[in-house]
Amino acid sequence: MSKLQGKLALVTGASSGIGEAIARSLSAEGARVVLAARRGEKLQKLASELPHSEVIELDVRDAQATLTRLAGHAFDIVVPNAGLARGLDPVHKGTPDDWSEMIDTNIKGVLHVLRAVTPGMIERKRGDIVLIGSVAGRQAYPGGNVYCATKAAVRSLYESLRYDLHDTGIRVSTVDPGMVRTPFSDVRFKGDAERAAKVYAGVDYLHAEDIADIVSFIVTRPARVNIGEVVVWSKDQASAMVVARRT
Ligand code: NDP
Ligand code: 8X3
Repeated sequence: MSKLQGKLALVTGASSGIGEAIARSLSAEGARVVLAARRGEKLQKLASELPHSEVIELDVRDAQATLTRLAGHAFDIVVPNAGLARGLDPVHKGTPDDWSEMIDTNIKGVLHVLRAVTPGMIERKRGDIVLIGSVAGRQAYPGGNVYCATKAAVRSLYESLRYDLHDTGIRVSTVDPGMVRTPFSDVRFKGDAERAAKVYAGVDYLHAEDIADIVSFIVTRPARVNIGEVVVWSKDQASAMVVARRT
C-alpha cells in the first residue's frame, strides 16, 4: 500500500537513529523524502536506498542556510527531528558550550525549520508537522537540566503551534519517546561507548522503528483526524529514571 504516494516529506536528522527510521518508513508508504542533516555522506547512502529521495546537507542551527536550502520545496510532511543531548552533569558543573549546542539545535533549529516550511504549507492549506519531543520534556531527571529544558520547550512550542496553525488546515503533533537505542547516548557522552551502553543495559529499550511506525500512523490518518501528543515508553520504564533492568 502507498498511502503517502505523491507526498513530499522533510526529515531533519535523517542521517542516524530515529530520523533515519522515519525517513525509511515514510518512503515505504510512498512519500518522496528530503533527507537533511550535516553528514552528507550518510544521507547519500540512505538516499541510494530510498526511491525519489533528495539530500540536503544542512546545519539547522544556521537560520539563513535553513531558510535558503529548504526554499522551493512544497512539503506535505515535516518532521524536525534533528536534536541531541550533551553531557549529564548538574548545572554547577555544566559546560556552557554544551548548553548552547543543545539550545541552538533542539529549540532554535526546530524554529528555523518551521519558519522555512510553514508559509508554504499555510498557502497550500494543508500539511503535517510532527515534532519529536521526549519524555525528558515532561519530567526532568538528575543532570538532564538543559536537555530536559529544550524538550520542555518543544512541548510548549507544540502547544503554541496548535494555536498558530489551527485555522490553516495544518495538523500538528508531537511524539515524545522514552528510551530508544540509537547513537543518542554516544553523542551525549561524546564517544564514551562504554558509558553509553550502560544506559540501555538489561532494558528492553525502544527501537527507532517503533517511533517511525507511530509517525507514519499519525500522518496517514484521515484529513479530519489530528493525533496530538503521543508518549511512548519502553515497557521497562515507569519514568525517565525508574527503569527495570534484567542483568
Ligand atoms: P541520533 O544521534 O541517532 O540522531 C540525531 C540526528 O540529529 C542525527 O541525524 C544528526 O545528524 C542530527 N543533528 C544533530 N545536530 C544537527 C544539526 N545541528 N543540524 C542538522 N542535523 C543535526 O539520535 P536520535 O535519533 O536518538 O535522536 C533524534 C531525536 O530524537 C532528537 O531530537 C532526540 O532528542 C530525540 N529523542 C531521542 C530519544 C532516544 O532515547 N534516543 C528519546 C526521545 C527523544 P548529523 O550529525 O549528521 O547532523
Ligand atoms: C531521550 C530520552 O530519557 O534519555 O530524550 O532523556 S532520555
